[in-house]
Amino acid sequence: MRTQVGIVGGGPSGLLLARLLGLAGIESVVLEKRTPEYLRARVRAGLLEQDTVDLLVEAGIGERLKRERLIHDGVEIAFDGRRHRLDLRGLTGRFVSIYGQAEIQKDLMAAHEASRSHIVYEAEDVGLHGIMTDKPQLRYHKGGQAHEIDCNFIAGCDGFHGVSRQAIPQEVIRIYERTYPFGWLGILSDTRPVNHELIYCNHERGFALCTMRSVTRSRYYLQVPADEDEADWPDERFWSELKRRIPADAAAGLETGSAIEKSVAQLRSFVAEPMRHGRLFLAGDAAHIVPPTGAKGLNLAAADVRFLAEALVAYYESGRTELMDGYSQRCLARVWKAQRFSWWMTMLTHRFPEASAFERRVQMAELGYLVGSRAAQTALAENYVGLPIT
Ligand code: FAS
Ligand code: PHB
Repeated sequence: MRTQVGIVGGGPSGLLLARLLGLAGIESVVLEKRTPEYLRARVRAGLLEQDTVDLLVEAGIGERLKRERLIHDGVEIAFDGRRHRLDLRGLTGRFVSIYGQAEIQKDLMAAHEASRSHIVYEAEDVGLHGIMTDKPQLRYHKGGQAHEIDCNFIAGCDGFHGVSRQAIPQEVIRIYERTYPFGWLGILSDTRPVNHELIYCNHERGFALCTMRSVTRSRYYLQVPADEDEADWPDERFWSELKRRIPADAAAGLETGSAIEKSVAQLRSFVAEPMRHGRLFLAGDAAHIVPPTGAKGLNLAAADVRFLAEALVAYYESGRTELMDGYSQRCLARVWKAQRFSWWMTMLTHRFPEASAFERRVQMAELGYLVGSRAAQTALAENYVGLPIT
């Protein structure tokens, strides 16, 4: 088989890239190792920057999103039992949207089925070959048959555990990483959200986050030890711990119910540089991971895809390569600002087991300064709503 761009990974990055390329008349083939059912059921991100919404609308998959999303003008930070609202729109003139990543995945898959672009699900043993030549190739197995795809370029959109990043030689790739001594236990339930906006809670028992997917579907997270097993958390234990960590007035109004999903996500800060090697371009979680505290993971992936689509369209339309040549540097400038913010938000809101008494006092002073300073709130807000695309 032959195509112009071979894409490894059919998550949001891979499918959004294929969609944008298709709209520009550029052929692609997506190789995805999982089944469509698995991808539709994955519960992940929920908060979108306006630039991400704009890109999804440009990609022609914004209709349901604009109809069903929740618009949030503010966000709350709670500590010492008190709630403090940051007026995102008043501070920055911008707002954020709540629309589940699972819904974006469904919208992207529906659009691809309609446009008949080529997605191979349950592709096995995907291998990248010839990325330093002008004839790169993807090889994979499916149903016991070996397949080859000759292409001009390869986009590695296969997430943190994918194979694309491994195709960059050890002597070329530079890894920057920080792991955290805790994870997030998340629950999804068909219950009324405890608040109309998100509440990030710093509590002595650990961090908690109150978020949602709609006005009838809530999502909550609890900071737990990194090796925690969700099987040790029956619904009742989750709800009782959540009530202890969120402010009393919120706890009093908390509607509990059965979990429709419960899972533990590890937290890490991770960047692989460069994001391009020869004819291979990495995008999304294949190149970087942020702790979800700043709600940046999916939004960073969307920005990478925007930049990569622009670069590939410029090449195919006019042979220009300067956007390709500048791709990695342009993405990483944004990635590192989001890494800083996500790390800072995590340090501000979580309880670190090994923190000294001095470090705990500094954390509380940082929170006190934040709620008392418009300048500090503006700095948080402009990162949270999303820094301008440059
Ligand atoms: P993805 O990991 O989503 O997709 C990669 C795709 O490649 C997958 O479909 C995978 O099956 C496929 N693949 C992997 N290896 C392959 C191979 N060898 N061959 C073929 N296909 C292969 N971000 C937020 O902004 N807010 C959040 O609250 C949030 N919560 C998260 C919770 C969890 C548990 C996780 C893991 C991530 C969370 N994220 C969150 C980040 C997440 O949303 C990512 O940023 C987003 O999924 C990135 O999309 P992709 O880059 O497409 O990577
Ligand atoms: C979510 O809705 O899943 C969510 C929102 C904001 C975050 C993390 C997760 O910072």
